Amino acid sequence: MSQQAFSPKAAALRDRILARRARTGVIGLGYVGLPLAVELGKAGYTAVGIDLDQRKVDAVQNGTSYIPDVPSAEVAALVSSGRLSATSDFSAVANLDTINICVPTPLRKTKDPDLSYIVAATEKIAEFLKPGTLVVLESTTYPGTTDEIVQPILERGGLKAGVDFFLAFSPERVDPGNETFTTRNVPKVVGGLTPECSALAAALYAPAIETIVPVSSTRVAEMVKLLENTFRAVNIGLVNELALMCDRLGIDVWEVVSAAATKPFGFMPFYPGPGLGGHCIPIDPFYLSWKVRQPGFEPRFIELAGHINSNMPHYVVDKIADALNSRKKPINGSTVLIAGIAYKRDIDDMRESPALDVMSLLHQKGAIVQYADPWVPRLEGSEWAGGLDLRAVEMTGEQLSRADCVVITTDHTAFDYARLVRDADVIVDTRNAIKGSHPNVFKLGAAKKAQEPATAAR
Ligand code: SAJ
Repeated sequence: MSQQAFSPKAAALRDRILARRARTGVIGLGYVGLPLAVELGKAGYTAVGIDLDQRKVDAVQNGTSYIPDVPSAEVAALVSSGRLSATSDFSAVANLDTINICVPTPLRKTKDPDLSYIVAATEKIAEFLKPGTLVVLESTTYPGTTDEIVQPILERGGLKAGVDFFLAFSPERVDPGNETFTTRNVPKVVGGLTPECSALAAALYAPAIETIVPVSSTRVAEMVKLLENTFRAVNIGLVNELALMCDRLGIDVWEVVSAAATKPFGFMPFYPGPGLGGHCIPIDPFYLSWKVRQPGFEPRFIELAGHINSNMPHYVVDKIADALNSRKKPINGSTVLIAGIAYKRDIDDMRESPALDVMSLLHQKGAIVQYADPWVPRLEGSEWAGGLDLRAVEMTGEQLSRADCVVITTDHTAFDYARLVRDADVIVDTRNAIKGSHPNVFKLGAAKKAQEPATAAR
């Protein structure tokens, strides 16, 4: 760390950090917070996890992990060595030198940012904040949240940000299930309220994360994350629109994308799908669009991509209607088996899953909706607009043959696609899970060869 002149409070914290005597705290022990707390503990700090969910607290205290990316053995070793502990009592903040806020930032139904989790956590911190503490917000949010929302709450007790305590933003870049890119080896962007705040936040992460990327402000750091995920949402919207074009032009969009992906520079493949799922990509861009509307800017790219992506489930249902029509069957009364309801391959997360939108639309049209998903054994009525409690069915030959149409919405690797083609009467494939063309397979973004005209009866 550069030997810039540190204020006495900052120098004292810097020394505690460098000596690994700093007591670090992580608020929110989810898929971001728990891995971070573990990495801070492994780096030699004392790490205290704080969460309102007593089950999470108990699990950590018992040395067990509920996050697939975090081995229980690591939690157990850190807890028994005293490097990691967990509590639901926010007064623990009073004994901390650094605090990372890793709480959810969902959207309200009105597509406005919901900062209630950030505000609640910050208000709790403010109750116990002591001079000389570093607070780092990690939750994905719009530019300005750290200095417009978090800073004033923390200053309520009379302490001054950047002087009495230190404040920074550092976006989380956790990709659940990614064994290649982990909390430790994904570069960490850090932006402080002041240069001193940036330097202290960089020092905190340095022993726990391989590469630190300091930027000049909290707003730049907040915007970096939104660019990353808006980039994905807009490019997915582009390729989804390309799929609609290819469908009308009789071109196979999957062949187009895979050939374009051979370009070794200046191109990055994205693939069409049934829509946008997850708790990041469908949500983060609307934090940015909401913020830029304040000064009267119209974020057209974000809105257009959102419109295209959210319309994909309707396009999929049109494809299903075409597939059933080829068998002279209406949607109403047909049994449709949805293959995969998680929001992406080989995970169990259903948040914002477009498969649920497809199911709801089919249900509204009178279809009998079933689903198969080895990662999601049950679907509560409260989790989709159809309102029915459903249990995953086994993808047996009998189940497949009983369905009037099978729809591949999530291309889990566990599915037996050869059996699907063999045993299902007609299939709608929204993920190009079934390679090549088959007379009973209708693909998203690839118009069905025109039906051979029925030959006149001889
Ligand atoms: N999707 C497509 N076509 C694509 C890529 C994704 O339709 O080409 C769909 C997926 O099926 C899913 C949604 O978009 O429904 C989001 O998929 P995602 O691959 O972006 O995965 P997420 O939502 O888990 O995004 C996370 C993000 N990580 C963080 O915010 C820290 C994102 O920044 C990562 O780039 C992404 O993981 C990743 O690359 O896995």
